[in-house]
Amino acid sequence: MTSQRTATMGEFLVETQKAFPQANGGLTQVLSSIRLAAKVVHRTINKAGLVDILGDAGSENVQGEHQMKMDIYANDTFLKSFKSMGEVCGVGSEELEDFIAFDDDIHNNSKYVVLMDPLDGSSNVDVNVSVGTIFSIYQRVSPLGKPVQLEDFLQPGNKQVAAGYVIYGSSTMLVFTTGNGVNGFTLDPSIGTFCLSHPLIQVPENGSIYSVNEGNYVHFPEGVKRYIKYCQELDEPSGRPYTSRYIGSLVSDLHRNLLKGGIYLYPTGTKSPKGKLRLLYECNPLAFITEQAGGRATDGYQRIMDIKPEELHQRVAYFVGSTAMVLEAESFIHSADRS
Ligand code: P6P
Repeated sequence: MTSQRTATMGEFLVETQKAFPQANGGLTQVLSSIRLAAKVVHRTINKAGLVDILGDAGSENVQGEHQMKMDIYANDTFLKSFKSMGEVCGVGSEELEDFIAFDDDIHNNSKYVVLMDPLDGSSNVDVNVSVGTIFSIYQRVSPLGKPVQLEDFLQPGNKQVAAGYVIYGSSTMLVFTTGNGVNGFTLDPSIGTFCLSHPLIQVPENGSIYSVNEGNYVHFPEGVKRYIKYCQELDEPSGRPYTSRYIGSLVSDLHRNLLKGGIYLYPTGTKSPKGKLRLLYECNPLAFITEQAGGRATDGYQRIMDIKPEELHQRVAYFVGSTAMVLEAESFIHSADRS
């Protein structure tokens, strides 16, 4: 890789793999298939207003949420990309009730599984708001040579070998980690190539942006209510009141907070007793990214990545972003519990 020009994601992957002599290129292949699928989804999303791919598909996903046509399109695009190369033995997706096993001799001998939210925030597509893909990659724990099993997907987030997201926004970016820092690549559509634009992203230790759906305030636990009021109080030395920014697209809110500092909160509440966001393919991958960038991700009490999953579409409360802000929110939750 020459220092004169920006590295492409392909060059970055080759260079990174060199640091792991024992690597056989499998993970590089998986990340390359994500890169390809992201370009295809990018192309279609950018034309969403022009082709009949907007709006409701008339079906519901396992969450009982209306599936947007783009949801299904993105899901199928990533599945095809994973199946077309032989390094992934199965996929769990927000859009599918059960995991998919690529049950053939080649894929049964593959060692990676992928969990994904193919198009998070998809209801925003038809109003032209940024959306994203979120992915999480593990090594299977079941024996090679046989079809992937549910246990391969129900691993705690601290076992992830890679994770990341694609944000389809004013530009399309692919941000991922393999456990050695977080790097962001911006798609240059004129040449169809992701170029390293954000090397070794570090989330600011503190920040002044909080992201929460304040319309749910009445449903929140007492400690969360107290924290939100704290964010809104006038206290100039501490930079409060903080700025409220909530896009309704987790990847977009998280990406902004990652770069500028901030906290994203999706607490439990009477509307969502276990929280809304899904542990396996939303919270864990973004927790891996955030921790690798120096931030923090918990459910208000424990590290997200230490939670042992019980089911594929398990929901959790989510507090993620600048470490000081997440710790501050937790302190309000814990003191309210005590009182
Ligand atoms: P609410 C989108 O459905 C999503 O999963 C996240 O992308 C987003 O942050 C959140 O839900 C929005 O949920 O309840 O505030 O509309």
